[in-house]
Amino acid sequence: MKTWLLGAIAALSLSAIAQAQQTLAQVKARGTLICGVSQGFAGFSAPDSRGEYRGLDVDYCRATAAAVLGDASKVRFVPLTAQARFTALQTGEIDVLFRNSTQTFVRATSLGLTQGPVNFYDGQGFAVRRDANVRNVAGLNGATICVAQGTTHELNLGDVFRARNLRFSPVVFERVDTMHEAFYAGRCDAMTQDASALAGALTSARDPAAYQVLEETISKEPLGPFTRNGDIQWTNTIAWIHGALIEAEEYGVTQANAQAQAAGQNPTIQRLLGTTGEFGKHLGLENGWALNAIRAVGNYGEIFERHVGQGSPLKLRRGLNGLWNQGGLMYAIPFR
Ligand SMILES: N[C@@H](CCC(=O)N[C@@H](CS)C(=O)NCC(=O)O)C(=O)O
Repeated sequence: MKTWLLGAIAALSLSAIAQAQQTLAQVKARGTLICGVSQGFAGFSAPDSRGEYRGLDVDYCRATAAAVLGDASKVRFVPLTAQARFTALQTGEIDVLFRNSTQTFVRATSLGLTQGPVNFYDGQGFAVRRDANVRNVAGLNGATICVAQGTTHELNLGDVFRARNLRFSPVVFERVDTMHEAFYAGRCDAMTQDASALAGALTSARDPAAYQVLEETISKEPLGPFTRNGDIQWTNTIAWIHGALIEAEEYGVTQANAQAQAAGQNPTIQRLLGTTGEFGKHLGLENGWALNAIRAVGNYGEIFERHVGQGSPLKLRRGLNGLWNQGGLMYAIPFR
């Protein structure tokens, strides 16, 4: 190949890499984080009655704004369908995707995107009418099932039902709100989504008591953030924010006591909250980045309880989302 052409290609790829690496700098220069979220999924990201976004994913966006910009309110939320979400990140429309997105091999290797840490371990479940007397997935043999387009659920459904010799007729929807309406109107015998999404959806059903979510799930749905490939600084930032929220829970650092704990004597907490060490500098942030995030939204356990836990309308148990030393999978890499 001609040398000038090789040079041009090298320059082009270098500029693509430079572009990809700039998210942290761009967010700081803009003064606002642009966060991709779902269009309306109670417990994870949905506007409340005053139009304010609320939920577990939303709190991750706010924690990021607090850590990076020192102000949890400096976020613009971009609601995205399942189908549009990855393109929005690839084209630079959003800085980070926090949208109940399952991490998979194919998504990790073919989208030009990087999967962050899992912030919610989920599984694909089914909602049915209580009076249908369906107890488990086998009871759905021959059923009509409502499913959303562009999701892992479409694929899992085919695989699992085929492997178990169960028949089903899918009814596929682009929008999740129309899917819910169709299910409530009786157009399908079951509706399938992440189990957390089903719990969230049923909170807004006209008669929630008429439905149940089956205990059985058919897949692993590790949900977490996505960033663009080649932007290791930004990807690290997103990963360590999650780490800080988990570590804070483990060490009893809460939204209410974080400021006082920063002045305390525990060396691990001092490093986490920036009282000692240069743990912000290594990320390109202020040393108090984790303190800012925790003061804004609390630790992981507080976020979980507020939006999806036993005291919330979703009433989910911690289960796999508990800390590692309490039977769950949430385990922070040491701040050391
Ligand atoms: N975790 C699955 C499903 C994610 C998903 O988009 N779920 C739909 C419903 S099945 C949803 O949350 N929709 C909410 C919305 O579009 O606002 C995936 O990553 O493919």
